[in-house]
Amino acid sequence: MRRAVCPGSYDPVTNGHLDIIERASGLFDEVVVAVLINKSKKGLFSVEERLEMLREVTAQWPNVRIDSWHGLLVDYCKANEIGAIVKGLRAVSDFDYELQMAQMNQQLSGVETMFMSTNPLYSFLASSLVKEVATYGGDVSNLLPPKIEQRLRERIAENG
Ligand code: COD
Repeated sequence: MRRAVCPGSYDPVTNGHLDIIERASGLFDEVVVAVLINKSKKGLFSVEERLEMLREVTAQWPNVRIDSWHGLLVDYCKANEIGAIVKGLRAVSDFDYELQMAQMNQQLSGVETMFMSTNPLYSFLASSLVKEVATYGGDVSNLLPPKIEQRLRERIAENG
């Protein structure tokens, strides 16, 4: 079975993430969307909330599965027999760091990284920017699935 992972923070999942996940699901038998837990980085949403949101918005793709992991991505790949990491590349600014990670992961374990060019509709899109714009009342409705936008608005309101 050809299996790939789309790793990320997904805090929260955006249309940019979903575009990559959908395209990857057409290329592999199974795609695992893995929320990588970074204990030093406090998210707006808990890991459980991010997993729940991801399950909701990827339910239409039967070969997509959601999971979480704390530790090195290559160890997750090894434990789950995953041969490829799929990443979206938004701009040249993404490339330097992504290339460095891809080469490190390849050197550590032999796992390959595949880069997909972002859909130009989403090339400026990042979870961090969406949170900032939404916090100050900007319209993010075309950047997130409606259910995720609603959860984001609720969380921002709860946080005051
Ligand atoms: N269009 C296309 N793709 C996008 C978009 C967009 N608008 N936005 C995000 N993406 C893709 C990118 O490929 C991105 O890498 C991925 O989605 C996830 O994005 P985020 O912002 O949710 O997640 P990041 O960038 O915080 O995730 C970083 C990782 C968690 C993947 C990374 O830090 C990691 O692999 N950590 C595990 C620990 C580890 O193994 N470290 C050693 C690395 S060598």
